[in-house]
Amino acid sequence: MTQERTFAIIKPNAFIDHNAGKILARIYAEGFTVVGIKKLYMSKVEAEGFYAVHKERPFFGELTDFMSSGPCIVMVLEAEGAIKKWRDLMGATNPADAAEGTLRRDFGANLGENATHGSDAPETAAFEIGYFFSGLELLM
Ligand code: FUP
Repeated sequence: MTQERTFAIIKPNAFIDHNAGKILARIYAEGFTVVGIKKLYMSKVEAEGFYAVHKERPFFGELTDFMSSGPCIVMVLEAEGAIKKWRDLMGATNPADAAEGTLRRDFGANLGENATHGSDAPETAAFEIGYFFSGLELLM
């Protein structure tokens, strides 16, 4: 398998609960390279653009309200098979269903406030990385 990049977010609930450091430590412990990282506070419009793929879903309003409710940390993570590797570390979308040892199990509050985000495919990773990072910010 070759090196791959994925896009990750430490969501507002995890940031506000002071869990960003613990999550970052788990990311390094799993062997990811952190290629890009920054804190930002998304506006409602920015959150709507990021989650545009979900705009017809009933939870779109709630999701974008939450994502614009506080600061978060956005990251580009690199590893072999990074997309699946990061989704495995996050665990199931709903923290109540997430396996022991996963980030959503440990730091998620509920289905909406589930602590972390990760791209689900190479195409979405490309869109999401480009949404928040310029090429210059990803020099290693
Ligand atoms: P995931 O890929 O695991 O982040 O999950 P989805 O793409 O299915 O959902 C995107 C986000 O919407 C999730 F992080 C949580 C949120 N969500 C809700 O708030 N309510 C729902 O019913 C489903 C998802």
